Amino acid sequence: MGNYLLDGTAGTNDPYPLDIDPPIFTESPIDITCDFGSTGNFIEWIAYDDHPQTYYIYKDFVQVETGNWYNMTPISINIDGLDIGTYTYLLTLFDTFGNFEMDAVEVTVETVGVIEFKQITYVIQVLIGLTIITLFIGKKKK
Ligand SMILES: [Ca+2]
Repeated sequence: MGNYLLDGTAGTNDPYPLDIDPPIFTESPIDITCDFGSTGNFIEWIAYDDHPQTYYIYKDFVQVETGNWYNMTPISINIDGLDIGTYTYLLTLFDTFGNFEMDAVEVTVETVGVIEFKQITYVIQVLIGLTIITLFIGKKKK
């Protein structure tokens, strides 16, 4: 999709493009799962280009960070403090000639507390059920 944009800005307007190669990811993370409320979670990318320039990070298609990037220097974003759910982080890297590359990472935030809560709810339901049955049997015997 973006290639059409580049044809207009970098390809056709510049008769002698010096750099037509998009940035290359040397390290891109796999999808991440972290516990709700935990800290020290981040996504980190490392990339290379002959002419690195700007990066943009999007969280669910909303831009959350931008800046300059440099060869073999980690580009990272902290993902602490997210609510329980699934998020898509997208990094887009541009070189000075408008070539770009992107990488998406899915972040899932979950909590073990959900399972504990469900179990407690189940136990309470069973106890209520047993109480009702006991009362019912007790009434019938009278
Ligand atoms: Ca390049």
